[in-house]
Parts: sequence; structure tokens; C-alpha cells
Amino acid sequence: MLSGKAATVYEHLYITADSLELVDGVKIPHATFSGSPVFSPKNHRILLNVGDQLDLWVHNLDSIEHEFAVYQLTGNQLIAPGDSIQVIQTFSNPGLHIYHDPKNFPDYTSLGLGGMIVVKDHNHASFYWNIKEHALGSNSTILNGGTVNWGDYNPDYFTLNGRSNPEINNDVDARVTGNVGDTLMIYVANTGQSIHSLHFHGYHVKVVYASDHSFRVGWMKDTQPVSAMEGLILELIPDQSGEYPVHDHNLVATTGGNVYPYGMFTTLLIDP
Ligand SMILES: [Cu+2]
Repeated sequence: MLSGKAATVYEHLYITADSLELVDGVKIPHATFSGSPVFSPKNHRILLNVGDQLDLWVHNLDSIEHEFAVYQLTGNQLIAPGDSIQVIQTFSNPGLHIYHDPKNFPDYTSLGLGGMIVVKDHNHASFYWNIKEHALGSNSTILNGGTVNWGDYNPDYFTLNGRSNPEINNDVDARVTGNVGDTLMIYVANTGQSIHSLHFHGYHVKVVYASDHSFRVGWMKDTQPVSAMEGLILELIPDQSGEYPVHDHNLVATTGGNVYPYGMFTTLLIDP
């Protein structure tokens, strides 16, 4: 079922740098692909219907050079400070793609520069989770030209759309709400460098798309791991009402700055 006619979709992304305020007030240097020239802690989400052609301009408003790519789909393009590049790409299949800054990968992606392109073939209620972990100090190291030792990576904060528990529940794009019997679609993009295993209480969810693990399509599980830079689409058809937790099953990821439960932890709210 197509939700609309294929069309050309015009979008703009603006690379902007500032800082991300974490759940306990700690701030880290952070950059995103904002949907406007003003810095946003969230990366702009691009929504397409199957068959659409994306006509995208990416503007570098930062003072340093960046790059742009759609992960495993387009080549890397350099963008000098103050410059812009254009990407034209047709999306023929439903799915979830991560766009990012591939410079010195994974360094510049880790600064926060990773968002999602969603390609839909349905009109179901949809929710969007850009999940990421953050290590104190590593972003400063990258911006100062230093080397991050990714073999000794111990992140301190865990966010969903740039927020941690309890603020995730205030994000209407993230907080899953619905009724028993609804078909609810959850789009998960892991723009971090750790695996995040999402544990759903109360329900099993079905994998309908997994960019790196297509053999998992059709699996019904209560825990769904998402690899680094993987896009996962989950279908939830609730069979009971209630409010149930969903969280990263790696328990350090339910903390923020060592405090539980300030991490990747939210709830599903299902009405009868
Ligand atoms: Cu659990």
C-alpha cells in the first residue's frame, strides 16, 4: 500500500555545532545535521515514500571541514566551511538509512552527526528512535585533532533523539503510544558505535527490516539488538493495555553519568 505518489522531495540539512546538555546538566561538544540554520540537538529526519527522489542540499555552517554520505549507499563528499553540496538519490524500497559525516570514521559521526532517512510504504503510526552513546572527553579530543582509542571505549551517557530518561517520554516522535490492536512502527537508527539491545517489556516486536542482518526479518523477540550504524524497523501490535518499560538491556546504558535510570529507558503507553 503506497501512502502517496512518488515525487521529488526537496530537503536541506545544516551542519551546526554547539553542545549537548546531558541529563545531569553536563555539556559535551556536539554537532548535528539540523533542519534549519539554528543548532538543534536532534538530527533532522527525512521522510520519503517508496519511489521518491530525494533532492538534498547539505550546508556546512561549521568552521571546520565536514563530509557527508548516506551510509553504504552514496560516496563521501567533502564540504568546506561555509560551502554546500547536493545529493540526488532515488529510494525504490522501503527501509531506513543512516546519513552521517564519515570523516575519519567513526570520529565525526560520533560528534553527533548522524540522522535517518525513512522510506515508507504504509500509513501506520510511526515512531523514530535515533539511539547513541556518548563518552565524556572523546568529542573534545576529536575537535582538537587528537586520536580517540576506540578499542578502549567506555561511554558515560546514552540517549534516544538526544535525550535520556525521563525526558525521552516528552518527545512525541519517540514515545510510543497507541491502542490494543494498532499496528505501530518503530524506526531505530543506531548512530553510535556500541551495540544497543532494546528490551521490550509486555510485548514481542517483529523485525520488518534490518539493514545489516536481513536474516532477522520476521523474528518476533522481546529483545532486539541494533548494531552500530544499523537501521532497524520494528512492528508492534499490542495485545494488552498498560504502560511498559523499554530499555537498553546492557545495564550501563540505563545510566547517565553513573546514575540509574538516566539512560536509554522509556515506556510504551497502550490504551485499551
Ligand atoms: Cu528489561
